[in-house]
Amino acid sequence: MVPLVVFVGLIMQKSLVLLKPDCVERRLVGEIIGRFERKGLNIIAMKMVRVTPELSKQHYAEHVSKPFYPNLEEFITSSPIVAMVIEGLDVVRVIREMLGATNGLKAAPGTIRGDFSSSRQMNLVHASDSEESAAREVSLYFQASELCEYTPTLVGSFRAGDES
Ligand code: 3AN
Repeated sequence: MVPLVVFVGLIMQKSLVLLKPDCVERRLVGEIIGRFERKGLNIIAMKMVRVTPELSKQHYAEHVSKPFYPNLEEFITSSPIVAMVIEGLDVVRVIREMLGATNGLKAAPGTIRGDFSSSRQMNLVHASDSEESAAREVSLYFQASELCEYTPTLVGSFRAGDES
């Protein structure tokens, strides 16, 4: 019997990634960016930002009414962050899996939070949890003109040509 091979194409996506105040203060920015680079993902925008209370409320709109929100706002506005847009195949899922569970104490070893965080709040990195969230969040931090999309010439070293 001939096996039925169903090829499901992966979608090129963008994700908003924030290296939070704890990441900047602990000097882990290079380490974390290095992980995304070594994975072969495309960083297409990056800048340092001081999150204002207004931006925090927009970013965490789903959490604003929750009891923990004031602490969350105090933390995210406490020091600069590094905001990035990262592009890649299925990148929303890929980056969430690289980060690990929200609480660093529960995140698997080998993930970013599993290796570097022991906290739910100070979990180093935010990444969009869906394509819809990514579109909304990217537009909070970046103008369309700030996204520098490009095709790396070394792309053949990261995956085969038919893997898309
Ligand atoms: P993730 O960063 O994994 O997407 P979210 O969006 O659920 O996690 O939560 C964002 C932030 O909100 C967390 N990093 C944490 O600081 C805070 N947070 C989420 N859930 C709780 C909770 N139940 N109690 C306290 N803080 C929370």
